[in-house]
Amino acid sequence: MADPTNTEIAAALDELGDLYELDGAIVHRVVAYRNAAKAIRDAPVSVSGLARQGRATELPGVGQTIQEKVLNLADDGAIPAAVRLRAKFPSGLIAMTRLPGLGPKRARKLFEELGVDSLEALRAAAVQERIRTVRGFGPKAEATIMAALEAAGAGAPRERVVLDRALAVGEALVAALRRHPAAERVELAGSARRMSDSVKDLDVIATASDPVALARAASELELVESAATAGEAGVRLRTHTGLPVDLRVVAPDQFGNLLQHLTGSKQHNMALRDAAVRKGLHVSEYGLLDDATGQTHRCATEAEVYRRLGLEYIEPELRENRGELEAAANGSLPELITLADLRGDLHCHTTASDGTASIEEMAQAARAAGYEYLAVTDHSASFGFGDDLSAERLLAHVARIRATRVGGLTLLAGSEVNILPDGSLDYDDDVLAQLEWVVASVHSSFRMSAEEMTARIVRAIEHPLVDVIGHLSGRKIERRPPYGFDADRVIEAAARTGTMLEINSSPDRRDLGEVHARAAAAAGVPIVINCDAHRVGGFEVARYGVATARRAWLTAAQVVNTKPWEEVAAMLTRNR
Ligand code: DGT
Ligand code: CA
Ligand code: CA
Ligand code: ZN
Repeated sequence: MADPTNTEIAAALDELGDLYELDGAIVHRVVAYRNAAKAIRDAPVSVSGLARQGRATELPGVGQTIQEKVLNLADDGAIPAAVRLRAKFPSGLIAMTRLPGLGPKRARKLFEELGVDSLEALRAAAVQERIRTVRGFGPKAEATIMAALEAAGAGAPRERVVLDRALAVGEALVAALRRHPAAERVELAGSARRMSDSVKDLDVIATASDPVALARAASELELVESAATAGEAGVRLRTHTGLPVDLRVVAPDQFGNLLQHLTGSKQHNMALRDAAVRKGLHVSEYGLLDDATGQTHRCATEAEVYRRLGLEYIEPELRENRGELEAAANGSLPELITLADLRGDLHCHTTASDGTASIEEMAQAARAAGYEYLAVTDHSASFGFGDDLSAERLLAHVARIRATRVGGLTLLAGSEVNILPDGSLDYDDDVLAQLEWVVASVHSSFRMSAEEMTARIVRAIEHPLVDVIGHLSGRKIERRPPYGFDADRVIEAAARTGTMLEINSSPDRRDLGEVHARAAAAAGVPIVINCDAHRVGGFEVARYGVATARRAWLTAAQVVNTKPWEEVAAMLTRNR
């Protein structure tokens, strides 16, 4: 029997966590299984293999007990505790616990009181209006369950992988292939090269002195869980994280054609093809066919593909058919911002709220990341983090920030204040006036009408001591949609008041998203790209914020923190 894959192990541990939860186990035991499942799902190498060497315990959240369960699964195909609990709880009950809004306690209650033991039985009970008869459930809960069943029944598509997780695998894979003696050029293509929010699969393109040898070597990399048969055209792989990879090997004189084709996007390629047809050219992954002569031009570089079509080179981040072809034809493509343009960061946390490092450690990390300034913006009082920053404590914290000196870095005393449901802030104005920088964000009460949410955010924007709105939409990529609000009205208010809008660089957020960021910048709203770092390593995510800015067509001039702090300070309403 083949060793279980990381995905299979993670699923088994998640199931065990669910079973323990149904069984009423203490919460930290349940959480421990879920954390271990997550670490195993993200592990780049085979966890079965690690467990056999006694090394699975090197993964975060995996101890001896879980390592033994991995070995049970590998050796016997099952975890004894799961077998025992499955006998107690029908398998349909686990599917019920995963239904949004239900959860284990309530699912178990429906099982015990109504005998409902599957999603089908649950639907029947809802239709027959029996759920509302159970204590703690009313007609409203019944309607919520019905809606959740409808949503689940829509055939939820396979989850896409957030870009940072995909690049962790993709960049390691590309680096490993480049080290192989048969490799010549190796590049990522597809949505990963375009730096999209999330990725369905990785597309990798190579040229090689021995294509079959390179494809075989790819199949045998430690990152790879399984592979199809390697051939001279490449190979299809599945990595241990479950992410599929298409490796295509191509002749050097067609590298540009294939890289262009497989970088996409599909919409960009279709529009490019239409534009080419009007010039009598036919674009494909194999070359440019000239209808008049019947000749196919092969292009070794992408720049040549675009040049032969009468276009400037188009950066991969712009290839979404959002006007880039017209701009490339008339020479008006923007000069996109780069990571090196950033001079400072204006949003980070320390141990005073939910960060893991001190003011000084964060300052040193920012300096090491090449920044000239850093705003320390711990969460405000109403967020309920460990050491609550009441106004008094905030001012003591400000004094500590001002007393901290790190050579070459200007530290700014700030706060990330909450925008309360009515749009007011949770510090008084006389406190806010003592800060140099204020980020205001929505962290609670997401469920209100779009009308109310818009009014809430606009009121914060209109506050003269709010310098920037943090992660405007509240989305979590692939996990939580944005709350409803009217982006046009928010952007209009920001433009009118000179309030800045943040692109939060956390790869799970990237919020403002590219569409809103582009609209905001076009309306004249100053954009700030912030890491929202909670630990010293947290400045590494700037590349994702910059990628979103590039996908939004932004130049360095449109991004505030490409300027020295003195120039930024002069822009603030509080200083005018
Ligand atoms: P995803 O969904 O994150 O994998 O996104 P992509 O863009 O990587 O999409 P994928 O992997 O399906 O295909 C890679 C590229 O191949 C895509 O960006 C453009 C090209 N391509 C795929 N299907 C088509 C098509 O039907 N027409 C054209 N013109 N190009 C296509
Ligand atoms: Ca892809
Ligand atoms: Ca693909
Ligand atoms: Zn924050």
